[in-house]
Amino acid sequence: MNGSEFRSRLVSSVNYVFFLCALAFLPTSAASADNEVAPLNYFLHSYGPASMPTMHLGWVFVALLAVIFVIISALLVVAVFRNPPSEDSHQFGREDEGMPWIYIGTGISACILFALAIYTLITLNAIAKPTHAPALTLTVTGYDWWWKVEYEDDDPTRSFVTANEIHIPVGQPVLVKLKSADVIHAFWVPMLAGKTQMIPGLTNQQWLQADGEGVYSGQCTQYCGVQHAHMGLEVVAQTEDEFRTWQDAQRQSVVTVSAIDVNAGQKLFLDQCAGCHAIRGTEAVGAHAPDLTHLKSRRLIAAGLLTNTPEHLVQWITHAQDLKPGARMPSMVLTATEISTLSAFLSTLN
Ligand code: HEC
Ligand SMILES: [Cu+2]
Repeated sequence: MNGSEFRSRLVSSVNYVFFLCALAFLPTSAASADNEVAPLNYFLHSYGPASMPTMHLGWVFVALLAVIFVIISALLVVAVFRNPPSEDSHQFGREDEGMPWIYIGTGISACILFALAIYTLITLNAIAKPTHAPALTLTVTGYDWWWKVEYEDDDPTRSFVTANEIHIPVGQPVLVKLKSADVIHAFWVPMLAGKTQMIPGLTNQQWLQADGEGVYSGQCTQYCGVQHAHMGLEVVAQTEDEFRTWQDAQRQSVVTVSAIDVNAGQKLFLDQCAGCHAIRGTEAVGAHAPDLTHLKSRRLIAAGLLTNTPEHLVQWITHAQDLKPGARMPSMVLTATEISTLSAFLSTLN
């Protein structure tokens, strides 16, 4: 092998290894980010029996495929540097010469793929059903671009509706029925469970369970229009007591506070917002926007876009189309007095 030939072989094998390393490390560098920075990080963290088996499956896949990658790369580099048996490098050996290697390679690959398929089926079976009957059933309906969350109860007066924030008791399996009001969405809270599609006219279901208290981010994972990226949700896992307290508070209708500005704000709400939004205990029964009965109890507004502060509420109400262009809520044109009375009213929605 002369010098220039050696160099060109070296360059081609180094290029190959670089290229594959880049492919291999792209996803891992994102996955190693901090939990807070990468809230959907499901490759390193899992907090319940509906997601743990799939995370382990992912680890086994990556480990095995990394080993295969290293072996294949080494073989390739050896092949590039091996001198061809014939002096004329353009003349190949007899056609059937390498056949045993092809049989061996195909045989090994088939065995590995078969084993992975079996392991995948075992994993699917492990997450198919919770170990005991779900303690709680709720229905989540996807809308462009937010989530309606209904807590059912045999006694309909104890059922209630909220939006974008799901509370569950820790350590208990929860059954989630999934629907869509418009296009296909998909419900995904990666640290707790896999993805399930929400298809108009169908009710799918999945279960999830959080084994630790905390807030778990979720995201729509089926492209559903311009604001798909801003269709987030949160699952808040609480102790049984905290969960019951939250649930009892959510069941309450609003109690109208008698104060001049609050009453003016409520009147304005009924005039301008009630066509879309509902507030239990008032005449506002709009069904195509988030229920605002306990708006203040939520951590975030507009499906994860903003934190729920009085300033953000005003910004959202007056500039919804700048903050979330295309959202199904217009930017409302309000005077300063209207904004202050409306804010006074909204601040009573505990
Ligand atoms: C044409 C229907 C419509 C009208 C009118 C409307 N909204 Fe909305 N509103 C929506 C929709 C749809 C969303 C969800 C937007 C999203 O997140 O994509 C929303 C979201 C909100 C949110 C955030 C709720 C949450 O939990 O994320 C608040 C607060 C809100 N609207 C307040 C108001 C107020 C106050 C008015 C009246 C001044 C009003 N809206 C008028 C449709 C409407
Ligand atoms: Cu979507």
